[in-house]
Amino acid sequence: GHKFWGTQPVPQAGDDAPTIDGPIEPSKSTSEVRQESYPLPNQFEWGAVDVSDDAQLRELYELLSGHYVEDDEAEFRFQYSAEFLRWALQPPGYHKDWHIGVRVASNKKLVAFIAAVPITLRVRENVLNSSEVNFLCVHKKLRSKRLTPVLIKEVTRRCNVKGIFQALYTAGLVLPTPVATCRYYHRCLNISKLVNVNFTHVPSNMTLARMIRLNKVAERPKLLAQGFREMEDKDVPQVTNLYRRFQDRFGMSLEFSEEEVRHNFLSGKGVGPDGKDSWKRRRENQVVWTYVIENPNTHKITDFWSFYSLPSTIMNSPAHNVLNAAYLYFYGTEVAFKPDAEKDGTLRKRLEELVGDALIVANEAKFDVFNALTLMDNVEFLSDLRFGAGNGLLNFYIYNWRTSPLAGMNPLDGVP
Ligand code: YNC
Ligand code: MG
Repeated sequence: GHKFWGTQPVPQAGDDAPTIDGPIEPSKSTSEVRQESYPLPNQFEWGAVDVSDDAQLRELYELLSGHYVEDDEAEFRFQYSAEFLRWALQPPGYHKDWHIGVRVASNKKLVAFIAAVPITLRVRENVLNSSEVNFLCVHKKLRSKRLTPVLIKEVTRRCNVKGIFQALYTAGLVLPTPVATCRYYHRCLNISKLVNVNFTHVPSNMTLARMIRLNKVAERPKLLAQGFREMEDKDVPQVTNLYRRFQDRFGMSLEFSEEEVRHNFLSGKGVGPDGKDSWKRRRENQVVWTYVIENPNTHKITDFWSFYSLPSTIMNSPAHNVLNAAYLYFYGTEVAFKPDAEKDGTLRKRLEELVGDALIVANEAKFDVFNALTLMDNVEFLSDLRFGAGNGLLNFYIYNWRTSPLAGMNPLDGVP
C-alpha cells in the first residue's frame, strides 16, 4: 500500500475507468488554502534556494550531482549543470518560492529540494494552468524518513496559494497512477567510450571495429542545402506557430507562448571561458541546441528540432568521469500536415532526415550518446536511425486530474 499516495488526489489502483475528464477534487478557494508551511522534523527548516544567486545555485548543483537520480545498477547519475538548472527553474512566470529547499537548522546545509514551475498543460481537449514538479531530491543520509511526503505537500500548498491545483511530473518509479509510460532509447555515438564505461557492450556476433563502422554518422548535416541553420530570435513567431500545430496532434502537450519558445529553445547559454566557439566549449556551456530549416526561396521555417545537454557522472570507471549525453527535445515539421503524410511514410522519412541531422550535430560536438523517449512521433524513426531500447522507463503523472491513459503520446496511439 501507499501510505502517502493513497491519501492524494491521484487515480488509485482499482478505480473505474473515468467516463469524463476532470479534477479529482475541486479547487480550493483562497480562504481554504493553508497559509503556513508544513512542519519539518526539528533539526530541519525550510530554506529558499535562489538560483539567480551563483552561490545558492552551486549548493543546488552539489546536492543534485551527489544525490539525484541514478540508473538501477548505480553506474550513472544525472549531473545537471548549473546553467541547466537555471534554465529549467526560471522559465517565464516562474515563482521564486516554488524553488523549495530543506536546510539543516544549525548550519543551513542544503539537504533536500523540490521545485515547481508554471506550465500550460493540454490533456486531450482540456487546457490546464498547472505546474511541473521536478528535481525532488533527499540527501542519501536522510532517506526513508518520510521527508518526501512533506516536500510534496509543501510544494502542493505553494501551488494552491497561487491558484494552481493540477501538476505534471515524471518518475522512473511506478506510483499511482501513470497517464503514460515511455521507454528510453539510446543512439550510441562514441562507441569505444560507451563500451569502455559499460554503457553498452559489443554483441557476440560483432567486433568493436564493425560496431564503430555501423554506427558512423556523416560529418555534415544533410539538410544544409535545404536551408539548415541554428535557430535565431527572429524565428520565434514562426517556430511558435509550427510548434503549436505540431503538438496539437498529440493527446497531451505543453502549450508555449512566444516568450516560452524563446526561453525553451534559445536560452540557457553560458558564456564560454574565452568566448571562442569550439565544440567542447559549446557542449559544456550550452544547454539547449535548436536548429531550423528555412526555405531559401520563401524564407518560411518548414521544420525545427532541438536537443538538450544533460551529462551523467560515471561512477565506477577508471578511465572516464562524465558521460556526455544529448536528449532529443521538441521538433516540428510542415510535412506532418500534408494529406496522408502519416500513412504514406513521408512524415517518417522527413523525421529521419531531421533527427539524422541532429545526430550529426551532436556527434560533431562530441556527445557520447543521443537519447530519446517513445513519445511524440519518435517511434517512427528510432530503429531506422539505430537507436536501441534501454532498460529505463519514464512514467508521466498528472496530479488531481482524471483522464484515461494515453497509450504513448503518439497521435497514432502506438504502444511504447
Ligand atoms: C518520487 N520520485 O512512494 P508511499 S522524480 C513521488 N515521486 O510514498 P521517503 C515518491 N513520490 O508510497 P526517500 C518518489 N519517490 O508510502 C518516493 N516517493 O505513499 C514516495 N532519490 O518517502 C514513496 N528523485 O522520504 C513513498 O522516501 C514516500 O527517502 C517515501 O525519498 C525519495 O523529481 C526520493 O529519484 C525520491 O532523492 C526523494 O529517494 C529519494 O526514499 C531521492 O521516506 C534520488 O515517497 C533522486 C530521485 C526523484 C525524481 C521527480 C518528480 C517528483 C514528483 C513528486 C510528486 C509531485 C506531485 C504534484 C505536486 C504539486 C501538485 C499541485 C498543484
Ligand atoms: Mg526521507
